[in-house]
Amino acid sequence: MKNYFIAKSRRIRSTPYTSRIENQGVTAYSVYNHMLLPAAFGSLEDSYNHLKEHVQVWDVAGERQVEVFGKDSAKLVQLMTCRDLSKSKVGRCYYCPIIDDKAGLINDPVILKLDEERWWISIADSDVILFAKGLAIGNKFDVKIFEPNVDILAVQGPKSFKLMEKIFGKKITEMKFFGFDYFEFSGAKHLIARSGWSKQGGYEIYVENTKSGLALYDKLFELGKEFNVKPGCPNLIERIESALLSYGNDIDNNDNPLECGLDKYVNLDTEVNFLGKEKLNEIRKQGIKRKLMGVKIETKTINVAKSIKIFDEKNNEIGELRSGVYSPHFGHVIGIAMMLKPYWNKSQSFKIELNGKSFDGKVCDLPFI
Ligand code: THG
Repeated sequence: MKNYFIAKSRRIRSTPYTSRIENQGVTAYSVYNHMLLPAAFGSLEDSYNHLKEHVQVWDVAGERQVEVFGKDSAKLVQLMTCRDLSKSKVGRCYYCPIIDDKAGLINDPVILKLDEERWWISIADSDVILFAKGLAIGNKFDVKIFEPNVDILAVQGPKSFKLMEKIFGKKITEMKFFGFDYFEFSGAKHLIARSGWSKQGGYEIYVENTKSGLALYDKLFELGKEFNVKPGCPNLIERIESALLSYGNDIDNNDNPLECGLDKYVNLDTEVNFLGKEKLNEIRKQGIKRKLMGVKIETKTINVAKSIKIFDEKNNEIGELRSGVYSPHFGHVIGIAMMLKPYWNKSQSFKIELNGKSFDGKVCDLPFI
């Protein structure tokens, strides 16, 4: 495979950590919310093994915040998501599908309730701020909507708890999953949540004070030596095994949350009103016609740069592969696929063509692990 370079510019934004990760050996970038997102530090498999055993620090500044502030902020945030936030609490994070009037997914952010009238929408890769502004203008809501200067550092892996305890004390280990609180470091307060885009445990530090955040970055590596800390990034193998969905890859605006297995975050039977509720009710009544599933493929290499069609033995198209990777845990390729009804059942076998060669596969449940 030939390698290319990303031509940096103001439009493809750097992060405060970019010079550090480049000194530390980043080998691939993706672009996320118009910002550089590291995609590899050498071997994916080495990083995967390291993440499952030690601790990594990730530059995930590309997970941008959309701040919604003001009298009508709760109204706007609720209008945007099919998850019922009427009982939401300050100091908690909520994974929330955002949908449009046709129930098509706009994004799948984590929403933080900072205050009764102040929210951060921690977005995946789509321009949620434009959607939010359009809705606020159309509804004449009394809100301010902007992108604050927040650059998230994720600390992930089983040893993240010990490392963070060394810096912030015992209190940080007592935080519950998807809770957040404020912690002091070199003269600045940082919002820290127990969350992150891996299933190996850890924290996300929402850095607003860049100077203190950079000092904290260096401290994490200094004190992390005894825990074998390394720079890392969201890991394709780990996130597929764990079925953490990637907007733009596994799901997009042509999918609704019920097709994507996000039923847990869809509240159709409460009083709250949100955009797309009527349409979602209709979809629920009629039943979905396709479903996001896991797949196993009898090969050891894959590179999914666009969706790849899936066929049954009679050559009927029965689905499409959207992400895939070699899993060292299973010893073959695993992936995430949108399967058509009635072919989405576990153990359904299929054929898929990769680089001109046909391979056998089977449908399975998500998550893999
Ligand atoms: N952290 C923050 N912002 C983000 C992400 C993140 N923005 C972009 C992207 N990731 C949004 N997508 C997800 C997808 C899954 C999860 C978080 C963000 C996630 N899911 C858990 C799960 O599926 O098990 C828990 C969800 C729950 O039950 O509440 O963590 O990672 N700041």
